[in-house]
Amino acid sequence: MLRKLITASAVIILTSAISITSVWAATHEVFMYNKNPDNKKERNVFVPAVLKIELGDTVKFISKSKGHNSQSDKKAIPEGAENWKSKIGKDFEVTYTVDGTYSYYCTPHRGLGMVGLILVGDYKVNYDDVKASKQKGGAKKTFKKLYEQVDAME
Ligand SMILES: [Cu+2]
Repeated sequence: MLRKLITASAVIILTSAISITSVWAATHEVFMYNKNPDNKKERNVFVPAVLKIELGDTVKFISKSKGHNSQSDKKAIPEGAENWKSKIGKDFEVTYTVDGTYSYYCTPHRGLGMVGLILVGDYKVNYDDVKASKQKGGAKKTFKKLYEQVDAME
């Protein structure tokens, strides 16, 4: 009887632990646009370009205009994290299971500055490395603004 009770409580504890995890994990949206609807002067953009999330959360990259995608910068993501590359014009989801700063870009518009940052959990573990990673042209320009935004946080 006692053993049965213990087993039953273990099952209850286990199931509630699983449901708590799924309640905690959130899904966020990043939109890919030809023109930022909030600022028409900004072309080829991720909105928001800086996104801070918790470990275990998911980001949905949503294609609002044709011709964009999301690709991680393999030189500027945390150690042990997986790279991603979505198909042009398609929505795509990434679940983040490693803390850190993730730099990414749109494959065809990197040079035009279509880049972004995902900050996961304790994102400072590699933030300085990502910040120091070499960027060119439009990407370099956008990242300068994005790092200012991040540095102004907290
Ligand atoms: Cu693009």
